[in-house]
Amino acid sequence: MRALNLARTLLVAASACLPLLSLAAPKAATGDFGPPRGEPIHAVLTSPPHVPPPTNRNYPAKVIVDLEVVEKTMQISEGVNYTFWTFGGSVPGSFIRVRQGDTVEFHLKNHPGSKMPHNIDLHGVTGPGGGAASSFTAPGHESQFTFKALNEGIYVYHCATAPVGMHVANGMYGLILVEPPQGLPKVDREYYVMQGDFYTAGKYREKGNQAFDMEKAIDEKPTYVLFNGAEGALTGDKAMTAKVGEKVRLYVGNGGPNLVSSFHVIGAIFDQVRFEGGTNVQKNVQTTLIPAGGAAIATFTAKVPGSYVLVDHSIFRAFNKGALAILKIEGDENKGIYSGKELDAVYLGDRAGPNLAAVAQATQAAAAGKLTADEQAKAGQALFAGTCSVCHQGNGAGMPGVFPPLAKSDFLAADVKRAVNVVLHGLSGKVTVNGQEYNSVMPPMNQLNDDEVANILTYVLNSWGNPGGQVSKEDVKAQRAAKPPAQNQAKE
Ligand code: HEC
Ligand SMILES: [Cu+2]
Repeated sequence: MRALNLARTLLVAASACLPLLSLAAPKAATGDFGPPRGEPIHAVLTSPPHVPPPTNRNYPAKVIVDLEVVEKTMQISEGVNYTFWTFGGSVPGSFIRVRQGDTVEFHLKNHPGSKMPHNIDLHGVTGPGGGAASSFTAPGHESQFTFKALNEGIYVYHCATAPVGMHVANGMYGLILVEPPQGLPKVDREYYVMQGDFYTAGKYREKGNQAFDMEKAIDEKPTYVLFNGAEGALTGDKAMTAKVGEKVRLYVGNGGPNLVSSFHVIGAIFDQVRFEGGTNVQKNVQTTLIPAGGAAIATFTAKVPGSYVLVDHSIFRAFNKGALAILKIEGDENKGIYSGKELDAVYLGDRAGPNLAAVAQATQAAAAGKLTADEQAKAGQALFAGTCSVCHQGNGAGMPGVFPPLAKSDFLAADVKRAVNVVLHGLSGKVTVNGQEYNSVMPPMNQLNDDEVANILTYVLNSWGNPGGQVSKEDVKAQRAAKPPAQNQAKE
């Protein structure tokens, strides 16, 4: 009798603890909480980086989701257009937020202007194809299916119409959050970020309209790796923001189609990560792996002001393919935690610059055949900051004995064609600039396209007391095709 009572007391104590426990690490109960109650609710959908408000519900409801597929041309990088296929007009698609146990009535519409049929596979659906089997939708049509959100978590959705890889590569993915019954712990800010890899016929940053390149996609050699579908989608005046002391929650997805993401925020440590979007929580995480077709929820507290850079830590993707976003934290310094000197502009380069509007303007003017030296110089300035200033310094002064000056450089003034060669093919061995000897190595900067080299050199020629002049992209093209002069010995 006594033993029984004790057991009962323990049982009651244990269940009293349960709500507390589940707040810290929500339990993965499969949630059929019975038929929907109350009036049907229309889900609030948001475009990235915004997240719909919490459902704030303690009962299962019928939730109606209206999502429209739109095929549209947008900028993938400054001056580079790409025809994306989208869920809701954005890449990634609209964020959907429901509660575990909700009955979701899904309406998929395909805009009459579309050229392709599309469907949707939601990883949060229990059923064949995650909804794909019931949602094949021709242009100008609508499909409807209903599912019960049984499992809580953060789930990827994507198009699964053949060729599946192509639909995904064109931006057809997004996230659906299935909140646990008690909701997620309160935070101050929530953001929606999703990585994707893109395959264009032209090279990285090659201007104009760029078509999808199936061969590159099959070879898994992306031209761009991006957060939220465009280079600069989350930098400059589009950066995400928070204040010191605020708790920030990031819903981070990876649409792929091919790459997995080593997701990292430079200068921050995640207090908690629900890795793989699952229920377990990992604490004190530097970099979390997000598989293609997977997602994670990462939270951290902003402690020190500054620009925090979200990257795929497979780092060439960040600095040479666009996988870079900024979270700007404002507030008072805390010298006890961090001493100062803000983020280094050179480290970020032009990839994080406010925007490259001048570069786009120059491209347009060039296409129209009326490009002035001034426009070229403006475009060149932004590019110089991201490419050359790391060695030659922002003011062109160089570093004594290490990097020769570009300011008032007699070497430059003597032969501009030679300077084009230096940028394209690099330079090594002894050179004398303004009476000073340098014997070092400049690597070839041949990742720059002809436009970019022309603009940078026009900027250099018209800055810091240099003689002025203009370098055209035709000049660069000719030098690129020509053999590097013997003096440029750096290996490409
Ligand atoms: C990684 C460091 C580095 C970067 C980046 C770099 N350079 Fe250089 N540059 C050098 C070094 C070192 C030399 C001298 C090489 C030698 O000693 O043979 C040099 C030489 C030159 C020269 C000839 C000497 C002079 O001062 O006139 C020019 C012109 C030049 N660089 C232009 C550029 C431009 C334009 C860019 C950007 C597109 C650039 N460099 C990027 C390191 C760099
Ligand atoms: Cu599709």
